[in-house]
Amino acid sequence: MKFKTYQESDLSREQLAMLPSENEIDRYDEIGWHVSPFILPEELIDEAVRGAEAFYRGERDWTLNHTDRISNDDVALDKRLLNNEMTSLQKMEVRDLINYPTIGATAMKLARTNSIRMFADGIVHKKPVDGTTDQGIVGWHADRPYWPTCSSHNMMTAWIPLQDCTIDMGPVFYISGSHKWRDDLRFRKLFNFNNQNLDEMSAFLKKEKPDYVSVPMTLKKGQVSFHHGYTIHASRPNTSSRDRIAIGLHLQDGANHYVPAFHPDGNKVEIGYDLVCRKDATGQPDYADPAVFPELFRAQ
Ligand SMILES: O=C(O)CCC(=O)C(=O)O
Repeated sequence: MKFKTYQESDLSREQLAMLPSENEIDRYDEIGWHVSPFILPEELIDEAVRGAEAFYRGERDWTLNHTDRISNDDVALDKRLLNNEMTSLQKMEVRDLINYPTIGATAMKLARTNSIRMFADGIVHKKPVDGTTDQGIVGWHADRPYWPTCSSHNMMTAWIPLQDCTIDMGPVFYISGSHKWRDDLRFRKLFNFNNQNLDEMSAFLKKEKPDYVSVPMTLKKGQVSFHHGYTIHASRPNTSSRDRIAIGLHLQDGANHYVPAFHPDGNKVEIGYDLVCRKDATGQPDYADPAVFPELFRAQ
């Protein structure tokens, strides 16, 4: 499977005009998230939906050499929330969407770096629920705490809805400025995808940060939101009548590399991606392995 590394010379004038301005980058630094204009073509998104559907049917264009610790929910179990990771390394149509140059270009500008590599992706598929169940909640969490083996504190995620995402579809919502709380131990419990008691967490936040603001990403198809690796976010169930599919594309800045990390019991942390990628000369996971962590965009 081949990804292409793009540069600014590959973008049209219209695409260049859609990249974040200096003011918008400053704002991203301040609030920890950014919403793009319409940077993705509709047909490419529709193809990715077809690719996701084929993936759920079990079709693969390529297979992973390891699947341990890579989330791969089974559609047959009729869960209301599916999370399937590293799909762009397995399905061509998902790869094509993720590899679209305006995504990498926007991320590179926001991170103020000269190279953006993929780190991982996950398709989060929320089936409709009737509103009386908690099924379909993505609990409060930040992404970067899941990757203690990364050296960078400048990673980010592009959240790419594959249809318009109205408020009743359970869009992701961000707590503005929460990426600056990473050293504050009070907020450590907000770093958990499976922490589904959103109301309890909202009450906790109201007490600790009475002025906190959470903003839903009610995006139109073709828009993408970008959030900092420490921005706390969550999403509610999809109570509409349509499926809600979104791809979370995790991105690493050029400087990121593997660092050993340890569990409290002294055992080494090994995240799923460590098993999929090649090892470097010292035997450590290589976070620049082009087959697993392709460079999506680089400065001229
Ligand atoms: O799609 C969602 O609701 C959650 C996505 C998410 O947690 C992420 O992209 O980091």
